Parts: sequence; C-alpha cells; structure tokens
Amino acid sequence: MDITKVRLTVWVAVCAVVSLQPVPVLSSVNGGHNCAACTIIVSIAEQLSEIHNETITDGFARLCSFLPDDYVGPCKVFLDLVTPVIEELILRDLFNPDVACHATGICYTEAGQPECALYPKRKGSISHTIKKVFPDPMVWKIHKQKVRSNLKSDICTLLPGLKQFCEMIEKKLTDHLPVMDEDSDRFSSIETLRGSHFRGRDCDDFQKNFYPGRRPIDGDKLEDSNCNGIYGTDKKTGKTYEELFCSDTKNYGVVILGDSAAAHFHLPREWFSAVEISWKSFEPAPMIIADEIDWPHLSAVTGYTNSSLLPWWTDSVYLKLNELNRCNHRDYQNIGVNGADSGSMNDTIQYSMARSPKNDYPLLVFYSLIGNDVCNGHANTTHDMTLPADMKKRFESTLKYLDTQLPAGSFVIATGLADGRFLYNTLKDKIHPLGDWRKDITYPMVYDFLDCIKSSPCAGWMSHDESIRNFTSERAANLSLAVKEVTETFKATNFKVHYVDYDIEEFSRRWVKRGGKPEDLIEPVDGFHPSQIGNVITGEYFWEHANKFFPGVFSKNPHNADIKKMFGDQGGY
Ligand SMILES: *[C@@H]1O[C@H](CO)[C@@H](O)[C@H](O)[C@H]1NC(C)=O
Ligand SMILES: *[C@@H]1O[C@H](CO)[C@@H](O)[C@H](O)[C@H]1NC(C)=O
Ligand SMILES: *[C@@H]1O[C@H](CO)[C@@H](O)[C@H](O)[C@H]1NC(C)=O
Ligand SMILES: *[C@@H]1O[C@H](CO)[C@@H](O)[C@H](O)[C@H]1NC(C)=O
Ligand SMILES: *[C@@H]1O[C@H](CO)[C@@H](O)[C@H](O)[C@H]1NC(C)=O
Ligand SMILES: *[C@@H]1O[C@H](CO)[C@@H](O)[C@H](O)[C@H]1NC(C)=O
Ligand SMILES: [Ca+2]
Ligand SMILES: [Ca+2]
Ligand SMILES: [Ca+2]
Repeated sequence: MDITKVRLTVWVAVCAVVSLQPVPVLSSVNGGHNCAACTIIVSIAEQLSEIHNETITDGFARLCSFLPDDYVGPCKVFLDLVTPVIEELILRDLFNPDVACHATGICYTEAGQPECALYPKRKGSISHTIKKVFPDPMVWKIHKQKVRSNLKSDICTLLPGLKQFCEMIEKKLTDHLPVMDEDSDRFSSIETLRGSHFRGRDCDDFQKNFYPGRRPIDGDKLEDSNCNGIYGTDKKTGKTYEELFCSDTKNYGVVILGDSAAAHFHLPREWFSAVEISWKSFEPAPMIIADEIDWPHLSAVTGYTNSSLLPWWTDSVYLKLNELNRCNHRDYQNIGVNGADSGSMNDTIQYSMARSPKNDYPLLVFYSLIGNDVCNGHANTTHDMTLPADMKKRFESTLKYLDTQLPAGSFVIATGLADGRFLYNTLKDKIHPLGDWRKDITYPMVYDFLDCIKSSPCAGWMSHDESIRNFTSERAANLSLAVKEVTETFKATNFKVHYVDYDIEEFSRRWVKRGGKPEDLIEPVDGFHPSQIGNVITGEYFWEHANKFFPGVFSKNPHNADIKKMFGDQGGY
C-alpha cells in the first residue's frame, strides 16, 4: 500500500490543491478529492469574508496569505479559476460552496451517480441552478476544461525546482524507509521523511553498524554504537558504562506494525475552522506533509515528546519502557502506514522494520490494524471487506516473518479491530470544525458528502445507515476473532504472542471517569482516527496489558539515576 492509495480524504482535500504531495489516485467519483478540496476551501474563504466583513475575493486572498510561501502559488492559481464564477453567483444570490464548486467544473455528476453536496440544497438541484446562471454551454465548457486540466497537472510541476524533490519523496515513501539515510541502516539523522519521528535517531549516519537498539559493540568503550547516549569507561572499576548501568536489567525496544491510527494521523483543526485559522496555523505544514500527516512522535506506542501543536500531552509504551530503563533510550520504530490493512502489511510494509535477530536487543511488538480491512473499498462496501480466512493467513504470514527477524526473547501483542460504531454514535449531533462559524455543518453531513464522492475513509462506519454500520462491526468482530485464534495456535521460536481487544468503549469509560468527554477521543477533522488523548489512553491500555501478559519481564533499572547524572538527556531525540 503506497501513498497513492491513502484513503484519508480530508487530508487529500487540502493537499491535492495546495501541497506538493503527489496527487493520490482514488476510486472516487464526481470530482473526488478535488471536489472535497474545493468545497472546503470555498467554505473557509466565504466564512472568512463574513467574519472580517470583506468581499469573498478578499476572503480568498486572506486564506492564501495564511499558507507557507511554497503553497501560495497553487492557492492563487485556484483563486483565479474560481473567483469569476463565485462573483457571478453572488451577484445573483445563488452562491453556496457546493454550487460554486460545481459551476467551476471541479465537482460534477457522473452518469449514474447522485449529485453530491455538503450543504443542504437550497433551490432544487445544483445543476439546475447552474444552468440558470450560465446558459451558454460552449463558453462554459471551455472554462470547465481549463479547470480540470489545471487540476490534473501535478502540483509539483507548478512550483519551480520542486519536481526532483517530489520525485524523491514519492519514490522513497512507497517503501516506508527513511529518505535521508546515508549508511542505509534504516535509521535517519533528520526528523521527518520517516526519520526520527518514526524511528530512533541514528547517532552516526555514516556507520552502518551504529543505530538504535543494537547490543553495544565492545561495550561502547569509546563510542556510542547503539545511540542510547551511554558510552565510555569508568576509571575506578575499569568497566564500561554499558556494563555498569545496562547489564543488570534486560533491554527492550518497541515496534508497532500498523495503520494510520498506529502512526497517529492528525490534521490540525485550525486548518478547517474559519474561526481558528490564521497564518500561524500553517507554519508547521511542511513538517506535517513530510511526515505523511502522521504524528508518530506523539503516538500511543512510540511517542516520546510533548507538542504545543496538539491539545493534551504525550504518553506511550516507549516512554514507559524508557522510564523503567533508561538504557532503552531511542529504541522505537513506528511502522505505521496510512491505509494499511492485513494484506499490505504482509505484502510489503512489514519488511521496512529494522532488526537483527543476532545483534540487537529483543522487542515488544504491537500488531494493530484497527479498521482498513473493513474500510477499504467503496464500489461495493460489504463485498470488498477482508474475509476471516484471509485475515488469518496474512497475519500468520506476518508472524512467520517476525519469527525470522525478532531476537529471541521478544514479545508480540496483536490487537483486534475497533468497533467503529463508536464514531457515529458519539459524533452524530456534533458540529464539524468546518461549521464552527455558523454551527451549520455536522459530522453526518461531512460523512455523507465524502461517501457520495466515494472518498470516505470508511464508508462502512461513516454511514447514516445503521444496518451498514452494524454489518461493518460484525465483520470487524469476526476478523478480530481470526487474529485472536492465530495468536492462540501460532508456534513461534523467538517470541511469545498474545491477543488484546482494541476496546474503544473501554477507552471512553476510562477517559470519562477522568472527567473527559467521549468525543475527545476522536480526531476532530476526520471524525475517524484516535485523537491525541485517544493515543494516550490507548498507550496506557497497551502497557497495562503488556505487563499483564508478560509479568515481571519489563523491570526497573536500579542505575537510572546514575545514567541521568552521568549522561543527562542521553543526546535527546
Ligand atoms: C462592513 O463593511 C461595510 C462597508 O465596507 C460597512 O458599511 C459595514 O458597516 C460593515 N459592517 C460591519 C458589521 O462592520
Ligand atoms: C509531557 O507533559 C506531561 C503533562 O504536562 C508531563 O507529565 C510529561 O512529563 C511530559 N512528557 C515529556 C516527554 O516531556
Ligand atoms: C504474504 O506476503 C507474501 C509476500 O511478502 C506473499 O508471497 C504471500 O502470498 C502473502 N500471503 C498471503 C496470505 O497473502
Ligand atoms: C456487492 O457484492 C455482493 C457479493 O458479490 C453482491 O451480492 C451485491 O449485489 C453487490 N452490491 C452492489 C451494489 O454491487
Ligand atoms: C444494530 O445493532 C444494534 C446493537 O446490536 C441493535 O440494537 C440495532 O437494532 C441494530 N440495528 C440494525 C438496523 O440492524
Ligand atoms: C461473522 O461470523 C459469523 C459466524 O461465522 C457468521 O454467521 C456471520 O455471517 C459473519 N458476519 C459477517 C458480517 O461477516
Ligand atoms: Ca542511517
Ligand atoms: Ca548508522
Ligand atoms: Ca551505548
């Protein structure tokens, strides 16, 4: 599964028009992600113009001016395309974002498809409204063609000098390995592009046998070969510090093999709310894009830092392991990929994990694919879901591979799928960030619109039809059972394996008990992924189960205080 198959459309929405990501190919209809992007951008611009008492053209200019320099160009191109149409519609009091995006030809209605709209239709069908305003089809056809061909061209080619950069990213992103990795040991010395946000930072990017998680070379007498910040020799005893401080307690690294939830997909809500949007909200955009819109450094399993960019703090299995034993510093890998399911995990993604069974410390591995096996597929939602027998075979195949890669004495915890009915049940009356200004857009409206253009990240759960949601959950439960059965029968040489439910209802009970609200657990923009606090609660739950299943394994290092005194922050991250 590569970046071109990412189904998380609200992201695509923004990126397709204003970013340098390759434009993803989706099985969408009626304009798909370009239509979603147009509708979102026109909505925000129009709301901005009302908030600031200015014309919609000025609202657009304001929106474009918020974007980082690289994005202003494409934004202006888009602006030039749509403003004449919007001005005409406003003049006739027929403007709304749906009508505007249909009138420009960015949204359209394919044969046999329904006419898609985010807002309630005011005066009959959109196409009828448009015919009234633009009765001359020839002139109009030319304009529409211009719009479509402009949107079809790769955004990368619109921006001078970016073409090679885009090609490099596109090529590397498909194997889920760090783009910047001089010594090809699968660890990077930069943060983004699958660097240290995803895997512990390479402390020497010119030595292939220096990387996080390895057993120290010659006790790290002179240099830090495992990047945990501990090296050198104690003059008094003549012993290396690795031996003094790290040999009484077992060292463990942590890995998650998973999907966008594992990688912590997150779109800033400030980008979608006309009330909150500002120049400042787009400052981190280049980083966010270069991280594939994922925030693994704040995630449930591999998070290691707090960020002022998200509400709430970070806690994770990695932080717990590191708190117990500071020798585990930097030994984490997030092998989470947007859109991953059991098939792509087994076919490709699993191979991007880095571990030497001989040279490295054992691992605690999480296998967590919580939805794409029932979410992928739009043409025939129910027909395209993974079958339990396939889930079993693929998961078994992944475990077999892990048995060849994991150092002896490792542990694996596999989770089931989520029960995504929690999403609709929790958000059905709530206002989406796009509706912040007028309190007019609810989550079901967004879900239905995305479903209509066949760009929903999960048509089965983000549906107004309860029987479809029920069917999706029933299949998800069957797939969870398949995973559980494999964990009960699989014979591994190098690890022990256990199953745990991915129990959102339980996460919700825990958070509500601490004074929170169930909706806090869901990403506000996509209405689909676990939020920052959702990740914290998930991490706590995972850690609790790791200790329950494997009691006494993860133990406290008595030398933590000495390590801190001697090596400070151990080189940080
Ligand atoms: C909005 O601007 C117009 C003219 O630019 C002015 O007449 C009107 O009073 C303004 N409204 C508000 C609410 O500021
Ligand atoms: C993050 O913030 C929380 C709450 O303020 C704090 O307890 C924790 O130590 C911080 N974690 C890190 C890694 O800085
Ligand atoms: C698992 O992936 C391998 C390639 O990595 C492939 O040969 C095999 O058929 C896959 N197994 C299943 C059950 O899909
Ligand atoms: C979806 O696939 C199932 C199973 O093949 C079939 O029975 C059903 O008619 C299909 N539905 C649509 C809308 O194509
Ligand atoms: C969906 O499942 C719930 C809970 O099991 C049940 O109460 C409800 O009646 C079901 N609805 C439909 C339409 O099947
Ligand atoms: C789930 O499994 C049960 C038992 O095998 C089966 O009867 C049911 O049809 C399955 N449901 C779905 C949605 O796959
Ligand atoms: Ca490297
Ligand atoms: Ca290295
Ligand atoms: Ca070391």
